[in-house]
Amino acid sequence: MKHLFIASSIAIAATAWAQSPVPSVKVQDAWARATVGAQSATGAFMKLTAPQATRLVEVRSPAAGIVEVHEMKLDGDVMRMRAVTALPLAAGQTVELKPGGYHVMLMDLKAPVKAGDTVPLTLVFEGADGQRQTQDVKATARALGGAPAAPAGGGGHGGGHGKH
Ligand SMILES: [Cu+2]
Repeated sequence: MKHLFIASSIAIAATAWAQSPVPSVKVQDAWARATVGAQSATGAFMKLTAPQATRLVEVRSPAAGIVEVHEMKLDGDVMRMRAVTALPLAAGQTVELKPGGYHVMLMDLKAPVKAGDTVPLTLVFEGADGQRQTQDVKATARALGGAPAAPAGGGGHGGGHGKH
């Protein structure tokens, strides 16, 4: 038992040491949608380009009680969104999180998000080797002047949890 414990300590130390040279994911145009009225949820969007294959496995934010990565998918003729456990990023390919597609869902917001506000996000990536890397991003809130919160066709973005 004793030597097992020692072996695992060494493995942890080696993992921490190997983490530093991993190049970080490029994050561009990070923004969040300003909330309207009593909305307690909103979306954050950005472009991600990974130098080597990785996966976005978690997003954290002090601005929201619950943060999930969502995807929008056509289910019959209704757009629905659902949480994904991981968003794969292929090496060198830019993946755009945007309204109507993948997005970071911020729920249970601590305060309304006003245009111009900065929403801090921490992105957690997991490489093919299982190593995790975090990256801090500041999303700037933008008002989408009068644009409907849900896409045409009903159900939509609000359908998932009804407070979008
Ligand atoms: Cu969503």
